[in-house]
Amino acid sequence: MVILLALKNNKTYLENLQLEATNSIKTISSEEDIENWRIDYIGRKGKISNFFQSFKDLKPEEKNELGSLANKLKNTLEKLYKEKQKALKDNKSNIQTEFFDFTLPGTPISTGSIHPTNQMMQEICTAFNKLGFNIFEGPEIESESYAFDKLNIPTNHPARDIWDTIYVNDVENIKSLVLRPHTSPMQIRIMENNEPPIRVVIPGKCYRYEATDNTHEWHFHQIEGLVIDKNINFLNMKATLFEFARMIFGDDTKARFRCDFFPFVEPGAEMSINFKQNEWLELMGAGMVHPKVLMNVGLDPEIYSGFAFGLGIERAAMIKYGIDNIRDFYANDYQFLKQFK
Ligand code: FA5
Repeated sequence: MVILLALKNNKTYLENLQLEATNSIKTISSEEDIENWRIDYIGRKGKISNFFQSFKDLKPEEKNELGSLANKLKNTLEKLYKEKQKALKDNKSNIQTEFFDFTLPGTPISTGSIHPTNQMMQEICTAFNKLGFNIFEGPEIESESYAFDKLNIPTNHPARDIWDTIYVNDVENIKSLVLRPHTSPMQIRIMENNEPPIRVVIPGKCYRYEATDNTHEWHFHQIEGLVIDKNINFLNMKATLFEFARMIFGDDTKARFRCDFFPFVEPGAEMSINFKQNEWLELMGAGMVHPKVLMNVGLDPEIYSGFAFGLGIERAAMIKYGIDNIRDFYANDYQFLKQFK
């Protein structure tokens, strides 16, 4: 009877121990506490070990029964311990990797930016604007008459070779339309529609049937410049263009003029800028407006004179930023373009 009672009490003790252990492990949130829990219940001197000690005087069958129950409980608690320990570890590593510092600045959102050609175009227009020039724009598809004839480049003139390039199908009886190879047709349009004094720049896109290389694209941008007034001379042109180069490329800029031929100017020149150590890059063609061109638009060359120039915008950017290859501008290479953000 005494022994039976002892057996029953021991079973109850084990049940209570299981309840207590499973409840207390739920509240544990630190590695230190789970270690204490382990020592307390399943450690070498823990409650389960003590329990084994306590029934050593019982009969063998009872010992077996209680031993097996106690072992089962020990296994259960060990499993609980391992699970909890792993959960605490995982949680800790999650917290470390997911830690978010709200005081850090946000990730910048990638936005588009103005293309380097357009940035250069705006900069050049602003410079000429400061020198007293107005800004105009004109058509990219031009008639042969404006692109060539009125600029003193008659049909069959050898000078057409470099510009007589990409023709567009005739539209509504307008014959011989061409994608303009230069912005010079706008000289004519401006002079036809405005009285001197004239001081304008005209930025825009140009197209040529061109074998591309490091300094030539088949489509590129120019800025045309035109000054018409009484008593305008070559020195005015040089002074204006030197001042422009200084404004865009800096005070130490070296610019040089050399003779060149364009049918719509007399005399004609090309202006190059010192690009790198001993290299020069041609930036523009320029010259005094040819008397025949003035007459073509009804201006008397005895009264009026003027100068004109046409500069390559990509070339200006190449000089300014030390870019070796004009094809970089239109290769859609983000690494290249993002430098101009
Ligand atoms: C002309 O186009 C003349 N209309 C310029 C001019 C205007 C002369 C007014 C006199 C008076 P040219 O073909 O040299 O000239 O081109 C002028 C500039 O445009 C060149 O100096 C260069 O900077 C740029 N350019 C010309 N062809 C290309 C090309 N294929 N790719 C990139 N830039 C070019």
